[in-house]
Amino acid sequence: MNEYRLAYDESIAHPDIFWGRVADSFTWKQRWSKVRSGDYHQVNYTWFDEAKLNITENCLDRHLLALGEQTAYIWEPNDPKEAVRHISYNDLHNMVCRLANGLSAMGVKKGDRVCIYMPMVPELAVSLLACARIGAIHSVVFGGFSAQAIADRVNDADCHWMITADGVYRGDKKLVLKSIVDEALERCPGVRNVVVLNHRNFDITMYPKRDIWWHDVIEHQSETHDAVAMDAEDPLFILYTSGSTGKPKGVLHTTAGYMVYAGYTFANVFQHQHDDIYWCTADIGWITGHSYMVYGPLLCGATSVLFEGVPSYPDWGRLWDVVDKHRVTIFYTAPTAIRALEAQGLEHFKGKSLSSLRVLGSVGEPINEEAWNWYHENVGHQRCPIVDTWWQTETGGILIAPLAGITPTKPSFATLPLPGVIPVLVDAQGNELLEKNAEGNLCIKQSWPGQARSVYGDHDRFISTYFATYKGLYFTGDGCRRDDDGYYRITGRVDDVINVSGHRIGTAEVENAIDEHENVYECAVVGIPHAIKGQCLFAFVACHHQPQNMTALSKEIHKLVSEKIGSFARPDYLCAVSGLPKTRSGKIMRRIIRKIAEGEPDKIGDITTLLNPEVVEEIKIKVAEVIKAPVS
Ligand code: 7RM
Repeated sequence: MNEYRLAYDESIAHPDIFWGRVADSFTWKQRWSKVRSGDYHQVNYTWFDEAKLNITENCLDRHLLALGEQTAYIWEPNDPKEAVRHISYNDLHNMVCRLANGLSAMGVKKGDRVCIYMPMVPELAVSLLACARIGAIHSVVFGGFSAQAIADRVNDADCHWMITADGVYRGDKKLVLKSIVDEALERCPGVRNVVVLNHRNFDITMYPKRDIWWHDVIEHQSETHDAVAMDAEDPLFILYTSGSTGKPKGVLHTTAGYMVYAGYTFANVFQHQHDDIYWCTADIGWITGHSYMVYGPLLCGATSVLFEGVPSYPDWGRLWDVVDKHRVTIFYTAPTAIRALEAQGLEHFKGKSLSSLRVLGSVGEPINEEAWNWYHENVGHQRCPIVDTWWQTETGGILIAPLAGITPTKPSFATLPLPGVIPVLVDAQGNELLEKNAEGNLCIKQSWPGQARSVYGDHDRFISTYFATYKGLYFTGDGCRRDDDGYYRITGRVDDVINVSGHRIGTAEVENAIDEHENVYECAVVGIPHAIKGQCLFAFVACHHQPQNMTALSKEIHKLVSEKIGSFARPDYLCAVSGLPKTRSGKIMRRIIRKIAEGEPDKIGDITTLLNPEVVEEIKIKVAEVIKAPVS
């Protein structure tokens, strides 16, 4: 712990020395002239100016001499009876070089955007790395998104290339990814070629000229490739994330700072050792997968389990089977998975040893005390430290978390900031709360290397979303409590972002989808607590004609949300009302409907200033009916 304090103090007093030393442990084609430049007022911060590098040389090439035959990925298929694949660092290097050469031969160049829509297979990691190798910017779209959502993202980033696969089984669900891509690309005239991995031999349509099999792209390609020299601030990837307003933002990360931060935080938070077997259950389609399934672990020469399946297939003991089978030492998952397992009783632990486990991690949403204790007892057998890691797509890597086995933990606290990170709590007026014991909105005072640099194509939106609320501070959108020990406990979003099973969902996006229904003239979506998912969506609709059949309406709305976003964004509750409470300026008062939906109608406060206070009584009655008998 003393070492942490010293490192933290140095990182704040002498950030250039601190981060320069961390960066020294990586491989550079040219050194930086300056560690940090710019600030939060102009939102022009940069890291490692003038340095040149390629992140994949750091992930792959520099390990080959010592670790070439070490396994980089253990691929665990959806079906436990199917063969496991072991991909060594040599194999991974060869696969990345061949695809990099293949993509180059197709005409993909530095700075081009490539959209990736793939199942959890080693080739997904290979795709990211092959893009990074040639300097193309990858934009991964999670495999649960709909055709419309893919199209929106492809067009926003002006991607000319796509990489996908025929499809996948997740549990007993068959997903034909290629046909979803085909539908999406009807709306994307800019896409020239689609590389298609034949993963499951599904019967799909290959459009001549546009579609090319992965195996044809890499055929005859060399197993070596001269990695393109990237500038420190050249874009590495775009990853779309939901905010409180409008369409999803293409969060932009650049090369050197992201690399240094992903590698540093992976090594330190998990206290990774060379003989560890690391397993993060996140999909590579989210930021956790980017930073802690691909870049962080590979930068550290780790061996990772890459799991194609789901926790419930073929039964709820699957995760523990995988832990025992591969002797997993570090296990990193989301509270929603922990609560879902907890709800299944203890039966699924029968016959499972879990003795290989050394460190447990949690990410994506606040972990409640009960789930924390259950995880600690039943999975960690009270012997494994839990690292509750708080961070965001925008932060690139973990900002607040214990260092495994070093920082004393407290259930539901993400504990202390990592070196280089200065959290501050502010009140609604933007005053910094200086006393230790405080609660407010969480901001960060100074840039760290892994911080996002922009929103793709819209720097003004980047500034207005994160740097305009509190001058000179990065605003996270989260509420937070700090205790007498200076420990941080994240309490959840303070904006209109809802975290359902660790998936970030913007209410505006769901409302836009529901508004497409011909009978809906107005709607509002709020998040309410859910025992397993953390939060779930509660939708209010005001209709032109009184809906005759709520089950039918609910089905139609589910279909719309699945089409526009993905089925994970479907509301759990639907309530038809004659109108929504509004301010005199016409703004929907979500706070009021949220309180009612949360089952606290007495806590809505003063409603006399509303334009239409009369709707509130009706909403209370309708909500009570819906909660008793949810139609969805
Ligand atoms: C990594 C990730 C970010 C939002 C963030 C929080 C919530 C994430 C924790 C957490 C409490 C945690 N990126 N969040 N981790 N809340 N404790 N350990 O999830 O961009 O998809 O979401 O998730 O609200 O702002 S994300």
